[in-house]
Amino acid sequence: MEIKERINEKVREIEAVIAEYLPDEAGYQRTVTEAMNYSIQAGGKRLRPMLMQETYRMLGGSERIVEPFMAAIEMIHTYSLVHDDLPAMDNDEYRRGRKTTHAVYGEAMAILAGDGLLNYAFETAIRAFELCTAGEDGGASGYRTAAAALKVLAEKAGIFGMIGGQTADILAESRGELAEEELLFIHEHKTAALIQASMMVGAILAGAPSETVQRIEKCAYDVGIAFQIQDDILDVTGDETVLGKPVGSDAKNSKQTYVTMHGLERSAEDVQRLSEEALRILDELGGDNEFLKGLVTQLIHREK
Ligand code: GRG
Repeated sequence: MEIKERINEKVREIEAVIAEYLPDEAGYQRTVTEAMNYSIQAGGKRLRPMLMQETYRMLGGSERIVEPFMAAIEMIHTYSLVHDDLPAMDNDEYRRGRKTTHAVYGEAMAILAGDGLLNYAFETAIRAFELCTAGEDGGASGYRTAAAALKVLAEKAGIFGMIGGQTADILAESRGELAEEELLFIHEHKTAALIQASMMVGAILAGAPSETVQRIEKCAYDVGIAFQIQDDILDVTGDETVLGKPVGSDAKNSKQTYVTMHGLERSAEDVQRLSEEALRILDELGGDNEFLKGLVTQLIHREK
């Protein structure tokens, strides 16, 4: 089967896993849970849970313990998009081909839906411990790896990870200038940190030794930076109907990006270089890495 078809098949499998962990829409909190489910079910590439599951598999994992973490990372990612789209941040009306959460549910409910998704992500990831209690997934060693995975998930999403990156981004935007070093800080934290969390959680849950987890962290850094540069490229060269969101938003907001700093040609070369470096690390780690390598290669050539 072609890699694109295999990716689509995996997206369907991942969506079934996520659906198992979504909150019920009932009671006085019904509107917030509807808004949470609206945002997460809007589609999207499901890249982060896919990277997590495939890193887990590549390093020998074969249990269900990874599933609550897969749902959790997509909840964290979705909350970040819901909040990023708010009037106080990017004020975007379309995302993933449909109206943004605040455009449908209003600003207050979108703030709560984002908060709800972030908190529910941890409520969900913590359910991995129930699997250990039930005697699946390695008992005591399952507890240890789940606790270590939670630590990485929390750190990479927080002030030393994604929130830190978004903070630097917002401050730079209001200043209207940006040094190259700062741009890299923003990309590393705002974008690469969640990709690192995805792959590192997969590795940790598979019981990989710390040197391997560190190599995965570097690999995911390369993937994350390449992914962000490609995102900047698509904002210039992409097709609105394929992307599901407006193009040219960086130029409209006079936003400095990798592309405005280095031009399209150098940006494309850097995406290629970083991706090759990531593939080299995957080769070095061995295991059944064929799908993961296909996925990384596909990301370079993606159109959305
Ligand atoms: C609000 C704390 C906070 C953080 C926001 C993720 C983010 C940080 C902002 C969204 C805007 C942006 C361009 C982020 C960079 C990462 C990125 C390219 C996100 C989009 O991820 P995709 O392409 O989205 O995987 P889908 O919709 O496919 O899941």
